[in-house]
Order: sequence, then C-alpha cells, then structure tokens
Amino acid sequence: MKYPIFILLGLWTLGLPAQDASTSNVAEVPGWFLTWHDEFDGNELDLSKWTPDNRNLHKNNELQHYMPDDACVHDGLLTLRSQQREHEGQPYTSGLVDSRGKFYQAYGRFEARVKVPKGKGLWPAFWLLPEDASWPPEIDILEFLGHIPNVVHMTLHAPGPGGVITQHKDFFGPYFPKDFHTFAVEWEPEEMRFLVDGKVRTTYKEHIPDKPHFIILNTAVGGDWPGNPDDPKVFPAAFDVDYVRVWAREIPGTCVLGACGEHGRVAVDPPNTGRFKAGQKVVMLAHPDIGYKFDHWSGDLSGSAIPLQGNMEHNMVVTAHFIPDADSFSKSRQSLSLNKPSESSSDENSLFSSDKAFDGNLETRWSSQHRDPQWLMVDLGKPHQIDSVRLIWQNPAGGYFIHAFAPEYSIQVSDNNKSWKTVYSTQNGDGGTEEINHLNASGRYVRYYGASRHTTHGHTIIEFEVFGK
Ligand SMILES: [Ca+2]
Ligand SMILES: [Ca+2]
Repeated sequence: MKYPIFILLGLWTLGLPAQDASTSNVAEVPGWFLTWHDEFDGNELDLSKWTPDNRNLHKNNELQHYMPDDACVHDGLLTLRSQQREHEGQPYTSGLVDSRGKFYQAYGRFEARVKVPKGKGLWPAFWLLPEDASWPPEIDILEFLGHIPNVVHMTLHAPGPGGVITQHKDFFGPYFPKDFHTFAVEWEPEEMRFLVDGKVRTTYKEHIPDKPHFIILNTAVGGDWPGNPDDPKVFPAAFDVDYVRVWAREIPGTCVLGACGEHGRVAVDPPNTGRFKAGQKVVMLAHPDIGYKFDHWSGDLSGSAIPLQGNMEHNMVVTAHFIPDADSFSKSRQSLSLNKPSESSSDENSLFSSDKAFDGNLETRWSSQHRDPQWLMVDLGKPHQIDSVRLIWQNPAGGYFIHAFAPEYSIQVSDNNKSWKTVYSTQNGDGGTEEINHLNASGRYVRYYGASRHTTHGHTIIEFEVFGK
C-alpha cells in the first residue's frame, strides 16, 4: 500500500491550541489541513520562513543579481522588486526568496496568490525544488513571461529514462498583470494537478516526484527564455505575493513529522517516512553544512542527542540547530594554503581573483574566464609534505544551483613553479566538496589544473585547501 510521504517543518498549525489571527483567516480546503503559510502581514520578511537571496545564479544568461533589499514585505504583501541597478557586473537587481532549510514538504497543496509584473524581460516564478539538492525534479507551479501577459506556464521536470522528462502546459487566461490570481499545485502520489484561480488547468500522471521540496519565489530578468528587457519604463517592476499556503492530506491513523534545520539537513530513519503510523519509532540524524556544526534539537523533541529517537504519538515538529564552526572548516586541520600567495591562468574579474580560493571564507570564490584549460596555483612558501587537498566548488550542496565545477582536472606539485608533477587526476569530478587523500607528494607549489568544465561558465572554486606537514 502506498502512503503519501511527508517531511514537514516550520510553523505548524494543526493541533495547536491557539491559532494566530492570520491562520484563522485562511479559508479551509476540504480534505486538506494547513501545514505552513505566510500571509506577509508584518513589516519585514519572516526569516524563520524565508531566506532572501544575495547572488548571481549564473543561469540561462539572466541579467539580474538577486539582492535581499529587493524582497520587501509591506501592506500585507511580499514584493519582489526588479530594478535597473548594476551590481557585481549585472545590469539589474531583483528579488528571490526560498524556504530551503526552513520549510519543505513532499506531496500536498501549494498555493500562492500573486500579481505578476508586465514587460518584456520579466520572468516571475513560483516553484519547488528538492530539499536534498538533487535535480530534476523541478515543479514550476507558475512561470510567466512579462511580454505574453495572458499565458502562464505550468511545468513538471522529472527524472526519467534517458534524462529529464518535461511535462508542460500553457494556460491561456485573462490579462494576468492586471489583478491578483491564485496558482496552486495539488501533488499526490498518483497525479499532480495544476490550478489557476481554483480550477484545474492541467494534470500530470507520470513521473510524479516523491521527495520533499522547498519553495522559491523570484523574478528573473532577461536571458534565454524571456529575452532581454527593451523598455526601461517597466522598471522598477513588482511581483506582488499576497500569501503562500501549504496543506497536507488528512489521513486518519497517521502522524506527520516535520524535521529540518537551517545550515544543515536532518536525515530521518526509516527513510522516506514522514507519514507515520501512530506510535512508529523514528530516528533522526543531523548533518551540518560545511562550516557549521550541530548544536541542539528543539520542538516536540529536544536535547542534544545524536541520533535522536522518538515515537510518533502525535504530529511533531523537530528543528535541528546548527551553529558556525570554524574548526570544521580549516583551522583544526591547519591548511597549509590559507592566505598564501596565489596565481591563476585567468580571473573572471577582480571580484573573483585567485586569492579568494585561499582566504578561508566560504562567501568568496575564484572564478576563471569561460574557457579551457585553466589553472589555480598556491605558493606554500617552502617545500612541504602534501597529504591531501580539499576543493570546495561553488554551491557545495549541489543540485539545481550546481554549476561551474570541472569534471576533468588534475592536482599538480612543483618545487620551482616551472616543472609540474601530476599527483592526482580525474575525469569524473562531480563538484560539491571533493577531498583527495593519500597524495604522498611534496613540493612548494600546488596547482589545480582544470582541463574541462561542466558548464559554459568558468572554473569556480570557493576554497582550495592543501593539508600536510
Ligand atoms: Ca497577504
Ligand atoms: Ca573563499
């Protein structure tokens, strides 16, 4: 028997004795119970629910840099603003918020009430990605191109034989930018229904995802799909979001677990459980992101035990708290390369210079120009025995946002910065964080030599650490 599988977290409303005022205003949807929502009633973005983005995603030749100050909450709305404002080489800034690490759910009803912006080059979206950082799947509940104002796009990208399988529907409706409209997906194991203004507009029955997903709202500017803006008067543009609401199916005799944390992940055993039989024993492990460590649990189970065990006597929310941990990064292992002089074959620009890969800072990175091959060298100052190196590529968590790593590269050493000896090479690198051990090498200079890239972007490394004596 196939049960819907849920992993939930965040603000939990079911079963709590007192509901906040905004919850009581949410219309009931028969057969579903509300698991999470944001009505955007305050004066600022609720950071317990959302993270505003601050980066250039390097996707689809888009022209925006996402900026936190372009995600504003006011008058009951979240406004994602797009502006003609240069930042880090991009000609526009725009807004993106996501719930990663703060809320995710497998299956359920996800709905937003939004008013989309109009104008060529604007590409607002309400979509879902897997919490485990895999891709595909990708669930696009709403995508809209600002120069085609009566069409919304509803898409499911799913893994399938031979690669990505895309199921897509264009819905022709009214002139959408004029008013608020609701967009929703009802996602169940057997089918996925896409709704506009409360009516099912398309249904997909194959390749239905079964993983927990988080929520993203954003407006991209320009790039391959919408084309670039051709009218400066459309800026600043506003993608207004009245609410985002998520429900789960009511299934008698079962309980639901929400377990997650920011800056790390919670693994639940038995795997893929979340819709548990009453009384089911569950075990949870906390896996911190690089640079963080587990601190404690809170919610329906608390303490600092690893693993954490409990029985699903009722619906539960458990939050893992992770705190910054410099020791887990470089210090405890005494990287030989930290803050040492460096050179590269090229830099994308001065923001992404070679020293950014040796500064011990996970927020900075080296990025090369967009061609092969490229190299990145560090001068350890004197000869060392070299035991291992660690490469932290851009977006170590991987998934949809992974890019700019190199599958084919070598690690080389030299005593004179002229003749190089290859001590490791691979053709199957997969980005993220790669540790290369047992090098048994020596030299004063250590070099990453990247032969070919995964994407058309540069070779991009957040940290290149060398360990040894
Ligand atoms: Ca609202
Ligand atoms: Ca760095």
